[in-house]
Amino acid sequence: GEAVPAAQRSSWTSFLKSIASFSGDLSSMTAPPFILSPVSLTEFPAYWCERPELFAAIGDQHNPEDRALTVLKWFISTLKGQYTSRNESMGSEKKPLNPVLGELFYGKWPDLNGRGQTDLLVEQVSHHPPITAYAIENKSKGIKLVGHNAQKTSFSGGSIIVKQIGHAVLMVKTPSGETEEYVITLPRLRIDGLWYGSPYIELAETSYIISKSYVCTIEYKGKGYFSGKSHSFKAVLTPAPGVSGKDHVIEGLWHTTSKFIGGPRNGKDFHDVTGKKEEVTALGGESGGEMGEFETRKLWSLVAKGIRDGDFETASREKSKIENEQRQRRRDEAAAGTTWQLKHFTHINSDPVFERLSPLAKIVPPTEDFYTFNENWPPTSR
Ligand code: 0T9
Repeated sequence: GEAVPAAQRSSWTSFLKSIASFSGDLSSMTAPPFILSPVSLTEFPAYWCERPELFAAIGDQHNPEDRALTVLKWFISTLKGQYTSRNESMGSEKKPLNPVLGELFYGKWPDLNGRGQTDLLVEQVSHHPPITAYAIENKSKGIKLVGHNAQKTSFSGGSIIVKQIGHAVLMVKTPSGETEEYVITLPRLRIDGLWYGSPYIELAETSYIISKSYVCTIEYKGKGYFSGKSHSFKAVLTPAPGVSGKDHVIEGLWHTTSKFIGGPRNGKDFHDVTGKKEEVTALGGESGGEMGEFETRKLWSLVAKGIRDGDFETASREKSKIENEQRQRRRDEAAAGTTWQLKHFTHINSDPVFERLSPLAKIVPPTEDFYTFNENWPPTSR
């Protein structure tokens, strides 16, 4: 295809062959230069908040039904950034930089028009397999999102199938002072367009948003299914057993607009992400606002510059330096009988919030591990 530079065609073909015959950790495979992105996966959690006012609005609702609808609207509004933004900014889906253990990313969205400041913190909590943990908090609105994600990949019918592992928990302080919790699961991805060297993501199957009052089931389809169009979804929001309230049904395209197609608001507009988004402001996490050696934009700066400038020799030399340095660290730890200490998160084998809420959507298995967020952040000075 035209998307693959002539000089990289054979390396693209052999890359595809190796994906097809291999299932496991794709992020560690070496890919041809044209498909490399200069951005690390530790920056991806910022997609959860590129419309900070929608996140903030969750804290302004006065009853469980309006909150559940506002949570759903925020969630759907994040999908365009999460799954189509590399196509918009770089022409296709690209292979992100594979974070090192302990890699960090700090950022914020400033307070504007009374929405409050939202803080972002990301830490790579595992390298093999890659697992990224994050916390996003709007303190003044009483909203906090904590989650982690990993992927299991396989190859089928010419596409990469990505099962997302991990979940997020959204905590919302209600006007009565209670903390309302939502478990958020993640959709499955199919990466198509590989043969032509212009990969793009389609979402598939089902994800859930579950609180003790409402269960939301979101179904995803691509071209040729319920609306016939790419990036279609249908969401059904139902009161939990024993909770009085009405069902809401919403249908549309997650990268543009959707409408209520059933329930008390039938016919009304639901979400619209055709307008502008707001990128995160990256911050240095060290005292004085400096960026430390493990902060993603500093750690990868020379690799990223090489990729951006088309200087792949520098990119690959600098990438090898980082990888060798990591291998040496692991050897030193093994020799000293120590292990890497996480900075902001603690791993637990079973998340009590997931155990309590997942049965409402009959999720199997009903338990999942989690990385709990140590509350000592952000520093009060910020
Ligand atoms: C969490 C998101 C995730 C991360 C990425 C599969 C993928 C790594 C994980 C799931 C975010 O909230 C949402 C969006 C995109 C996902 C990435 C897309 C992608 O291709 C990569 C994988 C590891 C590859 O790089 C595959 C090889 C590549 C040549 C295809 C473009």
